[in-house]
Amino acid sequence: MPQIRKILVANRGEIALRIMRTAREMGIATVAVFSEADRRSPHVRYADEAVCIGAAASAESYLNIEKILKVCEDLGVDAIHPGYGFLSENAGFAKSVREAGLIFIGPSPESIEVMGSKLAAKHAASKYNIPMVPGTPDAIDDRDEAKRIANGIGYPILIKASAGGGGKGMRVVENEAELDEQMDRAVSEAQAAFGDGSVFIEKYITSPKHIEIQVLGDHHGNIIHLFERECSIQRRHQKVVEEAPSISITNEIREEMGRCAVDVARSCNYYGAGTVEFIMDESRNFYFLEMNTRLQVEHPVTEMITGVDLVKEMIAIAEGQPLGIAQEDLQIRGHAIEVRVYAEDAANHFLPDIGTLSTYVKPDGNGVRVDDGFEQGMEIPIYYDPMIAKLITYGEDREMATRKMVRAIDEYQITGVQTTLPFCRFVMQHEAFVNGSFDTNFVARHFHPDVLSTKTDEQSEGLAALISALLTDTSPEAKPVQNEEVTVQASKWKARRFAAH
Ligand code: MV4
Repeated sequence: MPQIRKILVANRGEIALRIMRTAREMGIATVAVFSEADRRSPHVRYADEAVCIGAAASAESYLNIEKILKVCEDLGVDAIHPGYGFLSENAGFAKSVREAGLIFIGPSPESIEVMGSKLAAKHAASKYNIPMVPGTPDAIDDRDEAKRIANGIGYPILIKASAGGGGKGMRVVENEAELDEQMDRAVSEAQAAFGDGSVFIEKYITSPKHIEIQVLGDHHGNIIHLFERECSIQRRHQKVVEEAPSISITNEIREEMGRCAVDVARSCNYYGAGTVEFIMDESRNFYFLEMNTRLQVEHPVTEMITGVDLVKEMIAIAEGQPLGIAQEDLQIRGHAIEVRVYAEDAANHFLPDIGTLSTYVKPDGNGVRVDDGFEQGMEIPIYYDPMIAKLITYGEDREMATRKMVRAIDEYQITGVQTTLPFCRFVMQHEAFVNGSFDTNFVARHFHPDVLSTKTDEQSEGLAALISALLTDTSPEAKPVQNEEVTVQASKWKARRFAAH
C-alpha cells in the first residue's frame, strides 16, 4: 500500500484535533471537514485545508458520506480517519471509502460488520477458548424456550439486542413472571432503534467491573494488546472516569485477558486499533462482551502508560506497514486517569448545560494532558455530544495520578456552563474510588442529589470540595471557601438550584 500524504478527518472537536496533530508530526497534510456550527472550531483552523460540508445537523454534515468523498476527490486526499462516533463503525462507509480508491484508517468493513452484531461477534469468538457469559448463542423469539433457558441459567437474566450498543435494548428480568413483558419491550425497542429486533439472553452479572483491552493488528496477521483500561465509573452507559492500569486485576488475569482479546481480534481477522470489552464479576471471573472497532474516547490513558501513539500506529497500519512493536516490547509504566469534562450539571441530574465558555483556562504542568476542541468565548453547540474536554493525568502510581487529577481539576477554570468537573473531583476523593471497591453501579450507589443533605463526617470533606468547585465554576473571582462558610454558601447554591425548577 502507498505512503499516505494527505488525510481527511471525518470528525470534529477534540478527536479531529488529536488525529491531525499526529498526522502533522508524521509529515502528513490534513483536511478538515466541518458543519456550519463549527466554522470557528480549532480543528478547522488547525487543518491545512478545511471544507464546509453542510448544516449543523450531523446527517447533513459529519454523516454525509457523499460530500465527504467529494472533498477527498477535489483535494487529492489519500486516506480518511473517522475518529470515534459518526461514521467510525459504519461498515458501509468503510466500504465506500475503499471503493473510491481511498484508504480507510481503521479495520475492514467485514470486521466492523461482524463485531457490530453481538451475536455474530460471539459466534466468531467461539472459535477460540474465550469466556462468555452463560446465555443463548442465537437470537431467541419463542417465549417458552426463553423461559426454559432462563430457568436453566437462573434469574436475574438480561435480554440484549444483538444490534444494540450503549445499553440500548437491554432489559433485566428478575423472575419468570416478568419475562414475557420484558421480552416484548426489548424486541420493540431494538426494532425501533436498530431496525433489527433480534434479542438474546444472558445471565445478569449484577455488579460487574468494566475492563477493556486495547488491541492493534496489522495487515500481516500480527496482533498485540496494549493492556487494559478500567472504565467502571460511568453513568447511564456514558463513561466519566477511565484509568490504566486497572487496580482490580492481577498480572495473571491481565495476561489471560490480553490473550483473549488478541484471540477475539484474530477471530475476525482484525487490523487497525480496536477495543475488546469484558465484564468481571466479584469473584474475578471475566467474560467477553463485545468489540469496538474504532479508536476510543479513552485511548489517551493507554498512550500514557505504554508510550505508544495509537493514532500513529493506526496510520502506519493503514499504509500496510508491519507492526513495529512486539508484545514483549510493551510494559506498563506508571498510572493514568482520564476524566471527561461534559457541559452537564452533575448537581442537577446531569442535565446538559449549553451556553458560552465565558472563561476557559486549562490546567497545565507535569503529568497533565488536556485533549479539547474548544476555546474561551466559544459556544457549546447543541447538535453534538456535550463533551468539552478530556483531562488526563499521569503519575508514577495511582495515588500520584489521582493527586495530579485533583490539582488539575482545581486549576481548570470554566465559567458560562456547568461542567462535570466537580463530580469528577468527588469521584477522585471517594473512598470507594480510592480503595478500588467500585463497579458499574458506583454513580447510582454513591452519587445522588441527597449527597448534600445526608452528609456524614467522611463525606463532608468531599462535599465541601464539591460545593467549592461548583461555586468556583460560577464566579471566577471567588476565593476558595473556608470551611465555616461552606454551609452558608451551600444553602445559597441550593436555593439557586431549587429556584430553577
Ligand atoms: C452486561 C451486564 C451484566 N451482565 N451483561 C452495558 C452496555 C453493554 N456494553 C453491555 N452492558 C452490560 N452487559 C451481562 N450479562 C452489565 C452491563 C452494564 C455495563 C457494562 C459495561 C459498563 C457499564 C455498564 C453499566 C451497566 C450495565
